Amino acid sequence: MTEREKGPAAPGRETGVATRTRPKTKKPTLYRVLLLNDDYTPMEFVVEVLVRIFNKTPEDAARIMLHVHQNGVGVCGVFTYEVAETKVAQVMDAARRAQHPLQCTMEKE
Ligand code: TYC
Repeated sequence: MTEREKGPAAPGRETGVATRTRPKTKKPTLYRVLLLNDDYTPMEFVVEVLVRIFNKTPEDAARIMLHVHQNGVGVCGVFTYEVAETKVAQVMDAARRAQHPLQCTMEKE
């Protein structure tokens, strides 16, 4: 009898290699990038940061800035670790250069 005519092996007597049924992808851990409110950074500067670094529209940027102004903290975006780290560094660098006390941090989602 050919392999094809025999049909499937009895349970426990299968030979060969198990095939992968799930795609081999791992979801990366994501990180929220947060802006913190302070009393001194100009609103316009925060909006510019959100447009330039987080690619927000001016409308979304103004909305996020006002949320942070009113609530103390707000999410600018959710990214993989290295992207989040880069965004935080870019914000902190822009704030330092402009001598504003704006703070930006990241946390695991
Ligand atoms: N509170 C600031 C002001 O009144 C504006 C501001 C908004 C600062 C958001 C920081 O993340 C911030 N000028």
